[in-house]
Amino acid sequence: MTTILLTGFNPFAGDARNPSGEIASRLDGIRIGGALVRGVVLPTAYDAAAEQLRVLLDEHRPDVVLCLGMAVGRSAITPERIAINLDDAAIADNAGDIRRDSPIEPGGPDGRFSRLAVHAIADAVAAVGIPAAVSLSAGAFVCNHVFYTLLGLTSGTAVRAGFIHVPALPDAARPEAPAMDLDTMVRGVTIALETILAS
Ligand code: PCA
Repeated sequence: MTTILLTGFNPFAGDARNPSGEIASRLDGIRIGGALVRGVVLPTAYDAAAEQLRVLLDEHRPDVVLCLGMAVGRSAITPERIAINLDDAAIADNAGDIRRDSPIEPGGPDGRFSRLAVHAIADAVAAVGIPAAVSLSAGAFVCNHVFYTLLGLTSGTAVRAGFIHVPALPDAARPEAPAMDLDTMVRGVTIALETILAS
C-alpha cells in the first residue's frame, strides 16, 4: 500500500498553537485515494526534528513525504520550491539553539529543489477557492532545515518529497495578521496530497 508521511511542527516562539502539527494529527490514519497517511508532529528544533525525520523515513519507508510548517504573515497555502543550505534565524528553536550563517551540510549543495509538482499543487488548491501560491523561500529556520534534510535523505530515490507552509490560525493577539482556519487548511492539504498521488 502507498504510504504518505505527513509531518507538522509543535508550537514555537511563544505561540500557543501550530496549525501544521494539528493538520498532521488530524489526517493521521486516514486514507486518501487508497494511500495511508501517517501524520506526525515534529519538535521545532533543528537537530531533533532532522533526527526524527530520519527515523520516520527508516520506519515507514514512505512513497510520499510532505512536511508542513507555519509561516506567520502568509495568507495562502504555499508549496515551497527550494530548500537552501543555511540555518540563519534571529529566534531560538525549542531547544534554545540560535543559529546564524551556519550551513546545514558543510560542502552540500547550496539548494535542493522540491520533488513535487509545486504549480500543480497550488493550482489544484486554488481551484477550490482556497488561497494558494508557489513560494520561492522556506526561510532559514527549522522548516527549511527539515526540508533540506528531507531532500538530501530522499535524493536518488523515487520518494516524492516536499514542503508546504501554511498560514497562522486566527489569533486575537495578532488581529492584523493574515490567517486561515484549520478546516480550510486541512482541506487544502488533502487536495495537495491528492494532487501528489495523481502525479
Ligand atoms: N514554522 C517554522 C518552524 C516550525 C514552523 O511551523 C519555520 O517556518 O521555520
